[in-house]
Amino acid sequence: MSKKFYITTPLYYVNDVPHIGHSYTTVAADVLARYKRLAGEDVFFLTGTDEHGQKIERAAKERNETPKQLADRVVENFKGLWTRLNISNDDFIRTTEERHKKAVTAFFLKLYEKGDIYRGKYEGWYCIPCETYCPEGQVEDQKCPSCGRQLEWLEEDGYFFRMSAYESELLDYLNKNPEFIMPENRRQEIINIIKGGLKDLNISRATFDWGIPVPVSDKNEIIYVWFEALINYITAAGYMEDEEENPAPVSGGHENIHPRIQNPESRIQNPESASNGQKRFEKLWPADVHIIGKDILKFHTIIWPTMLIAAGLKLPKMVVAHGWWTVNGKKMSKSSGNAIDPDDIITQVGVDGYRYFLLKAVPFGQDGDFSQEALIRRVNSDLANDLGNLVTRTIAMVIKYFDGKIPSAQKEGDNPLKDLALQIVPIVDKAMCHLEFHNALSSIWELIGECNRYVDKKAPWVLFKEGKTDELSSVLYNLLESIRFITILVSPFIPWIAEAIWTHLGIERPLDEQMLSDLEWGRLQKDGRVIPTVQPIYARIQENG
Ligand code: ME8
Repeated sequence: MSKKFYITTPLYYVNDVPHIGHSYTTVAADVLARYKRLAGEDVFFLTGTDEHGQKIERAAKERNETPKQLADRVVENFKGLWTRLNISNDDFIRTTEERHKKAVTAFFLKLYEKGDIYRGKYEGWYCIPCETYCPEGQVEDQKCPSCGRQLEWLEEDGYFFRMSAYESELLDYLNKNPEFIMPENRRQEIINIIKGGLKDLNISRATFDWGIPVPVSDKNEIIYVWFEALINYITAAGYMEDEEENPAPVSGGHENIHPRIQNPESRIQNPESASNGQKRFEKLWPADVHIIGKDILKFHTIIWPTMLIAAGLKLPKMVVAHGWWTVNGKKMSKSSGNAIDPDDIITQVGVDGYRYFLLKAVPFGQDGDFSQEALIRRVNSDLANDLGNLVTRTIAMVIKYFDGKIPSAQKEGDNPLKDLALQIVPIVDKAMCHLEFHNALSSIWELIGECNRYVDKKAPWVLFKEGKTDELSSVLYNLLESIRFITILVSPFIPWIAEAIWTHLGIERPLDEQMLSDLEWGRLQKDGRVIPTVQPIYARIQENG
């Protein structure tokens, strides 16, 4: 049985349409999900939307809609964008779905019955955009220490989660699992916060009603949106799923699942396991990685794990917090009108150009600045020049010198391309497992660069002129075989381009059936024929000015 790999993105709020930041997290998760499939793992990739809370309620009011109408409308923006961006999620969860309500209610009751949820009083400064109370010591001028916006003083009596009881267990987990929080500097930040002391958390709200009702209250109270939303990661994994219930998402998700990835054999949600949700949960949980932005790290590495410890459930294996995108050095926001619309970029540089840029431009974990010039420079140089030209000229030479027939490797001996190709496979693997996407890409581009230098050095046109057919045959074979390696390795990043290159290699077995184990030198189909390129692999983008 293959190893399972459960990967998640945050659930995005539906008060606003998706921008480059949301797409960054989702594309990164998609690339890792695709890579893990390539490695033969049984991947379950979850994304979705966070639809409750005061922020959503207010946004709906401003637009004269009900919160549900707003959610139903905006969720389509997210789903549509994920389809356009070729996101291969296996499930899409909305927190307004019945399956989630059921899991949240059961989770709440479990902690309540255990005595980990109790009734108490709380007052403090609350940030509505962040949906969180701010510790008084950190508040200056009634502004949120995290986002800088105006705070509101809230006084509530309500239900509290006994988070303080799990401080030492959480610290212990962090010490024993150094990879739980990545990158390392963020881990230290969290350790320091925990060491500073954890307070119990107010997890009910009474001043508005857009949320899941507190199951033990007769006062119209609802569950705090963060406490509720985090539970989605277990809802979707089958927590509280009945035997009779079909574990496939009841609503909302399936039409958004990428068809190319759906392999009924390998999907975790197969008909056999459908009869038993709990078994599915046991298989999927704990998550292997939650990919999030650095803004929500505390929720995922303090609140969420203490909730899980309290419920007697395992903790996620890894939480990776990436950095923050700004635009021309400025924070992106709707009010300043500088939020980058992913569709504008897709129109300009294509889906794969965009996916490539996001993961190549900035080391995952660090902040990055978006600039139009950098985007165009990057895709022109790496995709149009380096990769595109390599493929186009290699295919053209095979057609010209061998009438399109894939030549066989004639000469043994020094083979720098073979050496490098075999060398980068484990390097790329290590980088991918550590979510160092830019390093993985750099290694692949090292091979692309080496191939281009090899063409110049070997000058196949001279070999042809001099009648050195054996050597010419080997040179072109080495190039095609390297391109096969490159195509498989880049496929998680730029799936459409990889698909196009694969077609030109004339290999019968489709790209999406390839595995990392196919990366053995010499497996290029022997009797194949390359297919001529009629258009560039990646068309150069016009640079303005
Ligand atoms: O926080 N740069 O939802 P959200 C990089 N609903 N990433 C960015 C970004 C930027 N400028 N802006 C947003 C929530 N992101 C909660 C999550 S999870 C159970 C609940 C990405 O819509 C990044 O991943 O505010 C960040 O963590 C997430 O969007 C926040 O999305």
